[in-house]
Amino acid sequence: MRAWGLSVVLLMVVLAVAEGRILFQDDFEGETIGAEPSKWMVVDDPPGDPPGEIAEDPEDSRNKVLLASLRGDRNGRVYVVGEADWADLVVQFDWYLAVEGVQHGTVFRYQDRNNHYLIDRRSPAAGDAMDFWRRQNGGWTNVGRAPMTVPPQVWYTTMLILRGDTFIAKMKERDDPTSFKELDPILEAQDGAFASGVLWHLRR
Ligand SMILES: [Ca+2]
Repeated sequence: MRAWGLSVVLLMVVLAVAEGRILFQDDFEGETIGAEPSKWMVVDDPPGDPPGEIAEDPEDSRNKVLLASLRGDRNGRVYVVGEADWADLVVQFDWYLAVEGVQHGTVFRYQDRNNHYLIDRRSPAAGDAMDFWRRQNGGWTNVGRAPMTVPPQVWYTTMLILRGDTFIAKMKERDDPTSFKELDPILEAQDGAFASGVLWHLRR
């Protein structure tokens, strides 16, 4: 077993809000362990940066997951899915923190490193919360925060509902059978800086 100081993504599904049509889906099962994810594009590739890779699920060796770049933070290699005109979406993904102290985030309406939105889970040392951020011209603005304790070594499922300038996050343990329709949002935010853009997962 490799050292898991990180978060991983098991499954991501993206739906267009207006039509309920699936735009993208990946469970990584068709991929090769150690390879980069074939359905994802690299939009930023700093020299010498290690790639992300397909890895075994730390809880189930029969399952494959995406392990982000070892520099999966904002200074590392950026894997994205989607198109520049992706705007109103429902994004659902499973994620897992192998150890305490790491953070996990999803970037949406990505323009470039210095212009995008980020929803992330902050470690206890960084506030033990879920945050919505706007990064614009290289500066950060917090546009929403909710306290949130996420023990490591548990699979979670997050749903993001992005509609116009309104962003909603719902979350539950992956194995909780409650439907998302029955769950109240854990975080809502409004911001109108970026109307569309691709999606990106990161951890650090
Ligand atoms: Ca999988």
